Amino acid sequence: MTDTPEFDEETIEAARVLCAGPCNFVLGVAGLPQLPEADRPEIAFAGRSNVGKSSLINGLLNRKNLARASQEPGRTRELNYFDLGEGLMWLVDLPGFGYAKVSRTQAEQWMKLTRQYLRGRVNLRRVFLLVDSRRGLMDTDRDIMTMLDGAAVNYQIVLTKADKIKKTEAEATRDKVLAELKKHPAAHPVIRLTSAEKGWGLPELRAEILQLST
Ligand SMILES: Nc1nc2c(ncn2[C@@H]2O[C@H](COP(=O)(O)OP(=O)(O)O)[C@@H](O)[C@H]2O)c(=O)[nH]1
Ligand SMILES: [Mg+2]
Repeated sequence: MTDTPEFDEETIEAARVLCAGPCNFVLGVAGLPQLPEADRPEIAFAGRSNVGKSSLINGLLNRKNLARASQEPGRTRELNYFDLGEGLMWLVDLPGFGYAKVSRTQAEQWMKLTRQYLRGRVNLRRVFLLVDSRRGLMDTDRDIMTMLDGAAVNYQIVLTKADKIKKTEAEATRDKVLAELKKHPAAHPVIRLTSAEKGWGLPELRAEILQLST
């Protein structure tokens, strides 16, 4: 098992300040022509519906309701763009995938838009792929990972809701996923274990985001 690299206090503090500052919703993108200019670094958050994506984004940015913690998972079909640090970087909330109630046509449409976006977005520095720490990787996650490998887009697994299970169980999930990452060339080799509820792992994730902004 790899130990998670630590960040120095200055980086953690600078990242805290960045994420406590302005982060405004700019637009929802339903088709590629609407994408904003690729004039700054960009990071995106992806994950199955209900994985805790809205909660994590809100937690990272100390907001209550930036990314609506939707009562209807899978409803948002757009790429939601936020301006972090007033022009510093784009933060993108991708539509949740793998939602059972979504029709096949809708799911295919999501995959098409996402694939086109992921393949073509030159300023995209990293995709944070959120995975429930109780479940580990599911086949829909593996599909996205394979797509990201194919597009050579750097991605990092973030395990969510770690407070819902024992620490040893969460660590076991992390190690299992870590082993599987060896087959995925574009995967960042560090996995972050987080809880939006408890704030666990958020300072480090903010530090990763800060480092991706330069
Ligand atoms: N215990 C716990 N529950 C969480 C955490 N993150 C999200 N949840 C819950 O999981 C459900 C789905 O969260 P949400 O953020 O809306 O997921 P999304 O569909 O991926 O945006 C909600 O009931 C949240 O309250 C967490 O870190 N710990
Ligand atoms: Mg959501």
